[in-house]
Amino acid sequence: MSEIDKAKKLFGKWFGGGKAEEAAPPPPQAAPAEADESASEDSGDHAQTASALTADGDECVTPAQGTALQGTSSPDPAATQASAVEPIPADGAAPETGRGRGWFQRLKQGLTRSSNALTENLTGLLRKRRLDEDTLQDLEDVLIQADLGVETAMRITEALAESRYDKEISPDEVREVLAREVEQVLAPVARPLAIDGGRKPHVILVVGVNGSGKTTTIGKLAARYRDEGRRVVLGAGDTFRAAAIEQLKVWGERTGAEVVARDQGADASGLAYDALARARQADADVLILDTAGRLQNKANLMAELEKIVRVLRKQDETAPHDVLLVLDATTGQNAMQQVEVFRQVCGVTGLAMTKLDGTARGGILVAIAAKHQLPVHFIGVGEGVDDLQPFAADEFARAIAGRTA
Ligand SMILES: Nc1nc2c(ncn2[C@@H]2O[C@H](COP(=O)(O)OP(=O)(O)OP(=O)(O)O)[C@@H](O)[C@H]2O)c(=O)[nH]1
Ligand SMILES: [Mg+2]
Repeated sequence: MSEIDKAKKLFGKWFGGGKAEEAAPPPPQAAPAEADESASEDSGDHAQTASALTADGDECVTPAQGTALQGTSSPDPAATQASAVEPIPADGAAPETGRGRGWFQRLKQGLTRSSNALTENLTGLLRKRRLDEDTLQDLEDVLIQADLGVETAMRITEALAESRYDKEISPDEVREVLAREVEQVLAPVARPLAIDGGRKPHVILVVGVNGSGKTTTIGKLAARYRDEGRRVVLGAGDTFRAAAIEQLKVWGERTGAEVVARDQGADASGLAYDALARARQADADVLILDTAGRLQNKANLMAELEKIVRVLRKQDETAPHDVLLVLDATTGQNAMQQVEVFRQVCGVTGLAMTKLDGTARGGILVAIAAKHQLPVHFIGVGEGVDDLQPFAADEFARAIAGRTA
């Protein structure tokens, strides 16, 4: 059974909506001269960088990204594609993992490792101890180790010192204060990604390092917007790998979204231009543009993002309306640097954090929120289509603090 047939079988409810079966008209060919001129030059850059990434990208490469990078340089497109479409569960389990079991339970389960690490350390630390200076200092260290950031760690210990100084304190009481303070840090950034219905289309450019979960997030978003009754077009702007284009097409099939693609090696900004032209022509509500993963320390690839933005503005000077940076929670501290650089280069307007399941490093989102105050729109706690949800400060804070309610 082909991957697309498998997807059809498993995601039947998304098929038959009409749009998937409509023959997608070919995208307009008239890309701007600037975009076309650089096609060969740009694909050369990518090819060069792909080998450079494995050679010298170590400082930024997490285990998860490492897998993606291997895929990137794989000489066997079939093998790469197989891994790219792996998220389609063989046993059909994933669609039940989201709302079915209760989102909070899912989130809490996802963040168990973060909260367990904290709880164990807190329990060890607070056994029969009064809350004196030394204990507060140790507590602060535990919170910093949990990636919450110095600022938030201090905020929590100060709140504890105010109410409980020189008294015995239990891990439960610490967790309560932790949840409350973390919620206060996160509440201002928990903002939905609001689609402006007046724009036809509302353009979302999706960026991030290799393997952070961009394409999967795009697929999940397409399903979400489709369920809201919006017409969605996807742009396969990761023109570097054939498997990346195929991966987006599979999501297009699953969600009924039209996918605008060019051949592998084509200029990414030219593709972005085509996709916007097609989305306008189709009167689409939302255009979501995929991009190739790029490490934030590779200047030439970062410049390509600037160019995509420039080219989009030739048709709509207000585009892109959102630049969504997808962060992989397992990256830990490096995610902070990614926010800084992507923000400078392409004006990131909001964040999605994926892979909060099974990482002990979910605390980094709190540190990023405290430092950058960028909206956090979505979090992902699994590969299933329902595992991407709008970010809610109270739920996240309770989950990370290991609170049950
Ligand atoms: N566990 C888990 N896996 C995820 C999540 N989001 C994405 N993934 C997986 O992470 C892997 C990489 O996801 P992609 O969407 O291909 O990442 P990408 O950023 O598009 O990768 P490149 O295009 O190579 O840069 C895939 O196996 C996804 O299924 C998540 O929230 N949780
Ligand atoms: Mg991708």
